[in-house]
Amino acid sequence: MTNENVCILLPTLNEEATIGQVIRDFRSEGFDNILVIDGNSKDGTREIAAAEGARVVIQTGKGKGQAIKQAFDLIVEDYVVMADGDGTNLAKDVHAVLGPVLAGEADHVMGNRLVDYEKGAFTRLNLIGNKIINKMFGLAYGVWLEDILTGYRAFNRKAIRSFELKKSGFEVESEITIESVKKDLNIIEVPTTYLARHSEGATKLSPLRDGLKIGSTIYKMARLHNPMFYFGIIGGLFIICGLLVGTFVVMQWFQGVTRIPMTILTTLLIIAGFQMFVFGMLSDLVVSLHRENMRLLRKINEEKND
Ligand SMILES: Nc1nc2c(ncn2[C@@H]2O[C@H](COP(=O)(O)OP(=O)(O)OP(=O)(O)O)[C@@H](O)[C@H]2O)c(=O)[nH]1
Ligand SMILES: [Mg+2]
Repeated sequence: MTNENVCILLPTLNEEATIGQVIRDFRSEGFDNILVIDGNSKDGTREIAAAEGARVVIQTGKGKGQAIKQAFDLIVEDYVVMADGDGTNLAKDVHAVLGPVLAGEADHVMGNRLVDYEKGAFTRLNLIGNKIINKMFGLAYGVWLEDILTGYRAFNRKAIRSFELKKSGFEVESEITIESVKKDLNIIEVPTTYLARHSEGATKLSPLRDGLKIGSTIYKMARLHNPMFYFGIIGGLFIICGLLVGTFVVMQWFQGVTRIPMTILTTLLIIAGFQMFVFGMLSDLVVSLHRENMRLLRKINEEKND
C-alpha cells in the first residue's frame, strides 16, 4: 500500500500564515494526497495551498463541521487523516495517528493533545473547558477518553461511512467521537504533541460560546445513547428544587406558619423528579434493545459484504 490511499484532510479558514508549512511537512512525511477544505478564506490560504500541491475545495456552507462533512462525502480513499491547518499539530505524529488504523487495530484514532502541549497552546479557560467536557463525555457515554475535542484524527473508510454528522460548527469533534461510540467503532487514543498557534493566525473558536454549544451537543445526544444520564439530570434538578422549597416549608412550619401552596409545589416537584428517573429507566430499556438490534444488523451487513 502506498500513501496515495491516505487522504490528509486539512480544514482551513484564514490560515495563510501556516498552511504552506503544514502541507510541506505532511509531504516530507511521505503524504502527497492532501485535501484542503476551505471556508472561503479572505486571505491567501487557498492560493498557497494550491501552490504547495494540495487539492483545494471551497466548502459550500459555513463552519468546521459542515466542511468536514462535505470533505467526508468527497473522499474516496480508504484512509483519512484529519489535522488542523493552523500548524498546531505536528506532521511527524502522523505515523502514530495513522498506524493503528493501517494495522487494522482501530477504525478511529484520536491524537491526544493533553499529554504533551506547548506552553500557550491552551489558555487556562480552554484547558479547564476541555477537562470538564472530557469528564462529562465519560459520564454520558461510559467511554473515558482523554481528549475528545482533538482535531488530529485518523479513520478508515468504515468509520467515515458510518458517521451521520449534523452539526456545522466546532461541535464536529464531539459529534464524530459520539458517533464512533454509538456505531461501536474501535477507538484508540495516541499521544501527540500540541503546539501553540502561530502568532499571526487568529483562533476561530470562541471558548465560551463554542464550549457551551459542545457541552449542550454532548448532553442532547446522550438522550439516544444514555437516557438515564439525560433524564437523570433533569430529574435531579426537579428533586433538588423540591427539597429546597420543602426545607423552607418545614422551617416555616416550625415557626408556626403553614404554607399550603408551597407544600403542594414541593410534592409536585419531587414526584416529577422521580418520574423523570422512571422515564430514564424505560428509555434505557428501549435504547438497549435498539442497540442490540443495530449490532445484529451491522454484523449481518458486515458478513454480507465479506
Ligand atoms: N473549512 C473551515 N475550516 C475551519 C472553520 N473554522 C475553523 N476552521 C479550521 O479548523 C481548524 C481548527 O480551528 P481553530 O480555530 O484552530 O480551532 P482550535 O484548534 O479548536 O482552537 P485553537 O486552540 O485556538 O487553535 C483550523 O485549521 C481552522 O482554520 C470553518 O468554518 N471552515
Ligand atoms: Mg487550532
